[in-house]
Amino acid sequence: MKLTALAAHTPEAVRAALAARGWDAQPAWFAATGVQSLVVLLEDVAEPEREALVHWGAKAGADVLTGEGWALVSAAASRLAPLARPDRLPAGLENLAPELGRFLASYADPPRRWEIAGRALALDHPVLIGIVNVTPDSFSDGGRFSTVERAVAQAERLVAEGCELLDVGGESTRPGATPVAPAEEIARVAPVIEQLVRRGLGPVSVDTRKAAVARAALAAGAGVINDVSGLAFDPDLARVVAEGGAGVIVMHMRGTPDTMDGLAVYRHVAAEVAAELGAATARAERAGVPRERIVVDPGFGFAKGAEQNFRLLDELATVVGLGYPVAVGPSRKRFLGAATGRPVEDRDRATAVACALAWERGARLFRVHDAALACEALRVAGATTGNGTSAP
Ligand code: PMM
Repeated sequence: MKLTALAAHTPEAVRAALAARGWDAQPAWFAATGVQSLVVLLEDVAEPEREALVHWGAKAGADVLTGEGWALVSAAASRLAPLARPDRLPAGLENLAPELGRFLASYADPPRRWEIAGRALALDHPVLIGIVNVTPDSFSDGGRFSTVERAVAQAERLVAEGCELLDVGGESTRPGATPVAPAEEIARVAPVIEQLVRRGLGPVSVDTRKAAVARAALAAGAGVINDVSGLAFDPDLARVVAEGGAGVIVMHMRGTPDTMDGLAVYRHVAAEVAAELGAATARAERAGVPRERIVVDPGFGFAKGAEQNFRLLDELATVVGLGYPVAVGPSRKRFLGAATGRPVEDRDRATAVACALAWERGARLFRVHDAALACEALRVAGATTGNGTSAP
């Protein structure tokens, strides 16, 4: 007998082994995703539910680790699947089906498109979002592109280097940055957005926390609102997104840029960030934003210390498990400096590596200052693993 250890971090190796033995593409893919091992953490578990889970685990051959109020279930996707089907659900586990069903569906068939105002972006390849900051005090490139002409020139460069979305920001989110009044922020971003759209450089997103700025940006032709506060700063913003038919990036942070560093306390950063992002997307959907228009972002550097950012990057699949496309913005951030010892102006290589690692863990969109290096890294990462998109 001959033994070969197959790579288990994606379904690809099992699919290839079955295809090599004559299986058709579709059954090979379904079988490969079915045998993939998944681990889900269940919380707010009542005592009878816990007992039912342990009983089911013993019968189904799944590992169930539990404590008071929680259970950690590890099993092949095909073993977990019956728990998501109301007709096959063991008694006592009725509360589990809807959430588990949603997770398994997005695991088997991740979102392939992102609907934004007037169009859709395909997510079957890494999508670069180029940063166009029109702030006098942004931490890495503040002041350099503060006029419309310079912002347009920067946007042209980013598009030439492979960016498919341009993110225009008029307010720095650095701790200690001076707050910007909505009228001033609009005066900074609206003329730039208008020019970018007029020159066919779009689609354009606006990096703002404010409903008034979002409204003006949409009127100027923006298709996406990128809110670093996760729709928590301005209660009217979600409605503006819904009414404008815009796409939205819901980013995770706690507090405000001035208070966030003191709020970087987590027992398990990835699980907590995912839960808080889940609450933010629920806010968006309650305000009428369709699921297909929402992208989530773990918010590297926002209310997270260096070590927490790296944990979050490694465990990004937990955020991907929410079922929305995931964007990341590690570009030039302090945690990359902590690992490399490089100053802010020399972190584009580290950024490119972080983007490639994030793609491998399921991120689809990458917000960067320098697109050329990130694009190259993501070409290699994208060619190595389709991350589920090789589904027939
Ligand atoms: N980071 C910054 C600003 N906006 N938006 C998203 N979606 N994700 C981020 O990580 C993010 C963001 C801060 O960086 P900058 O001042 O260099 O733009």
